[in-house]
Amino acid sequence: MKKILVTGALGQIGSELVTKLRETYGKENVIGTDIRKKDDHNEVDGPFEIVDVTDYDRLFEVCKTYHVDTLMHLAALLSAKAEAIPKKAWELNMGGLVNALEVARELNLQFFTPSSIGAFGPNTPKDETPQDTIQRPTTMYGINKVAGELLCDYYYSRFGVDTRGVRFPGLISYVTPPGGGTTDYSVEIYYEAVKNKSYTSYIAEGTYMDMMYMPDALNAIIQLMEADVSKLEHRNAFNITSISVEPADFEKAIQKYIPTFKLSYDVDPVRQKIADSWPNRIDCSTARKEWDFKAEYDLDKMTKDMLEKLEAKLAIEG
Ligand code: VAH
Repeated sequence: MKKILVTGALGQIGSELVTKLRETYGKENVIGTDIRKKDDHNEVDGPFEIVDVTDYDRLFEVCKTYHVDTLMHLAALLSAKAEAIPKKAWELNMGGLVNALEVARELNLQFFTPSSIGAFGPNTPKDETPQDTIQRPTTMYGINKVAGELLCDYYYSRFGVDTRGVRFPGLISYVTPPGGGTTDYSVEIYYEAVKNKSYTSYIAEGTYMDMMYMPDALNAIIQLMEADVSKLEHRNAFNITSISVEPADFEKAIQKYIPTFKLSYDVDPVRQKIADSWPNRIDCSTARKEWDFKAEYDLDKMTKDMLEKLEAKLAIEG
């Protein structure tokens, strides 16, 4: 990877991935793109272009103009949002992906796009979910992710495009809040703990889901893309996770630093139904074996860092 273009660069993953890639590969070698510019966009941060991924010609033109060799495609609607507007989600999530894969094929680019634990469904084994297992998701987002995995493998086997992907768990970060996800409660709880010392969870007590701190997610992307291709038996997409937690686990972890923190529940049936269809904990042994995947942050280390960073961030924002 020498020159990288990222779609969805203003999203929860994209905003931090662009920063991390610029630190690693040089500011001028990472082009951020999204459907709009940031209000406080500053050219000194590095190249940025407005790209709607459903516009193939525009995506092709920007990749060609910047002579990129790698395309990281993140632009997509997340699970809860996709459930609300399924046809739009199909158009963006699948139309955008096909365009990105076609550009990668035409320009011979290395390619990354994330899948998700959302690619599994209610009849997938819920504990230690295997790398290779049944995938019958019951959400539009999950259908998009399974179809995406199959498409990326097809572009590898049929056209030789170097496609690689991971199945992300819920991602937790303090830089850019997620939007429209089912696991967003795991981010909101930290913001509310700092601001109000209380949070009302829309996910029910006892609902286990895989989660990961954003620094581990960013390292995983770079590690996979730099991995020795001869060791990859799989490509799209690798199971990776850090912790399997339920809302009460966050409550206990936060109370270690904010003893008066209180968690209550007001379950959202739509997002609860999505969460119930996903695994409790997935098995990551394949990613460990094929490219030495390892997460550094457990629940306590993440909680300590999240609360410290949010205290500072919210103090500045006022
Ligand atoms: C979502 N954060 O909630 C995303 C993710 C595993 C969850 O795909 O839709």
